[in-house]
Amino acid sequence: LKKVAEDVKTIREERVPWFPKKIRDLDKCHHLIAKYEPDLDHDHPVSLRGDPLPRVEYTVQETATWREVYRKLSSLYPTHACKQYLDAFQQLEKCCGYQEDSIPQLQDVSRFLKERTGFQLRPAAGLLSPRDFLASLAFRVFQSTQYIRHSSSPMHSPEPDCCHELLGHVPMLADKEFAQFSQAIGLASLGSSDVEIEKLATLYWFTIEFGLCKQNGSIKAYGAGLLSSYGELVYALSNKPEHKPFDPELTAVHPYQDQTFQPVYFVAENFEDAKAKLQKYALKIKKPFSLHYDPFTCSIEVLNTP
Ligand code: HBI
Ligand code: FE
Repeated sequence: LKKVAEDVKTIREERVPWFPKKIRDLDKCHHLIAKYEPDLDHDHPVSLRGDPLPRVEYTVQETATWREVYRKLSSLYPTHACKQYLDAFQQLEKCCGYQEDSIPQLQDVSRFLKERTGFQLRPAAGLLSPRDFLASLAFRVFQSTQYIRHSSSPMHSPEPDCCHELLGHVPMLADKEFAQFSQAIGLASLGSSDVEIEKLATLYWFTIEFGLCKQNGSIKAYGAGLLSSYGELVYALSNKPEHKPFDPELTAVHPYQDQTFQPVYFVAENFEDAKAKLQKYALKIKKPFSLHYDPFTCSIEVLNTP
């Protein structure tokens, strides 16, 4: 009987994909699905995993790209961005070097976020696998690119770049509720099957990247893909696309567009409500254990639920 029990346990364990249990394990979560090298001839330091965020000296041309993107987007924020974003953006301008004439350093931004929500940035070499990317969110770690898009197309980048991270993601990660929501998606992903990861990546897409929310009777943007794209930000809040209420069960299986603007956006009531709905959804993901995040050690406790 003991032998049978062990066999069953082995089979069970084999079915659970490996996942990081402590922050140091994130050194193994760096699998790229694409490597974007906008400028092969420049000699920026290559970020090594686990190292402190290197300070980068951007070229005059790179800074000019940033200036154009910053000017154009920040003119839209007062009318298009949610209030959490606007509050954080103001703070970032006041104490984190956010301005059009220089690209903020990830090291400074990471320190800023750590003090506000415990989030920290880690250098990423490009687009990571959804599993690795989502896993880091469980530890309040955001894997961030540091290079900037090519100067020939300042208003568009096929891959994440520092304009997308700094203008899209960072301000929202400074909000407490949003940080909890992001971590909840990350925790849900740990040890999940490929099918569940795909659904969580879709949820991530329609919320953290392209999410809208209600605010004082109107609709505002909180998704980083919108807040870092002038054209799509205007379009998303126009009457052209369809707006549907955020509902994890439906949102997780909705097809999405990564080549052009989205035909559909999902609107959250507020972040507390979105988080509650997400946590309810996460509880339904079948796993042979439950997880608890210990914020003192920044590690995951695995509790067996036979
Ligand atoms: N990798 N570096 C990086 N940045 C992202 O925003 C990102 C990623 N990999 C996957 C991903 N986003 C999402 O599309 C989801 O699959 C999680
Ligand atoms: Fe992104």
